[in-house]
Amino acid sequence: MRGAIAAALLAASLTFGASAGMAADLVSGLKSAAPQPPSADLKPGLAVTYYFNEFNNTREIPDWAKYRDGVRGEPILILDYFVGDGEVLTSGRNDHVGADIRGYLNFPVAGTYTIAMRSNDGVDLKIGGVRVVHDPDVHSDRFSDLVPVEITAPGWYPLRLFYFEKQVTSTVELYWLKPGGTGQLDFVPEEAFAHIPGEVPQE
Ligand SMILES: [Ca+2]
Repeated sequence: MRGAIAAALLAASLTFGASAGMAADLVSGLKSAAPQPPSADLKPGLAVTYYFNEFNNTREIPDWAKYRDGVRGEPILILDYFVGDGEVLTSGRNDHVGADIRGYLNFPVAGTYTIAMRSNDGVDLKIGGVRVVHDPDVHSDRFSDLVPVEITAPGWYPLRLFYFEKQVTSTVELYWLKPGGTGQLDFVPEEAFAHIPGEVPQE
């Protein structure tokens, strides 16, 4: 349901991005997980810890987490949440949710990927220790720039996403276009996400 709606809107949004010249500078220097996580330890999806508060910027989430315990949620299998005023991710809440999302993202081949997010409200995405998408404030649904990301070695990269929903509608989507790909970006698929239960999260 939510994926179908998002796909229907994606073409128009990406056309807007291209026409507005919103391609970002190349992002490089991402570090793969070292050592690579053992495949036997990996479970589907991204781990998530929720903080229930009225956030106005993603930077407030780690600050808040210094003083309050979060609530571990069910893993997030894919970032395709376009849910109107419904539940925010796997939090069980509709508003006033902050999420600290961690795990691994698998890049199957080396090369230059194009990565983009749509968010409502703020997002701050790091992959391999490098910030890729940063739209940290309260806002209605909007796409990020189309970000070219250089991957020099295939494999698992640590992913860390801070996200919050203040009120009313919420959206968090992650897209990519693989090296040599053409046309529309796709949702980063489920098989590209993993986490190790109970692992101390990496940046
Ligand atoms: Ca909102």
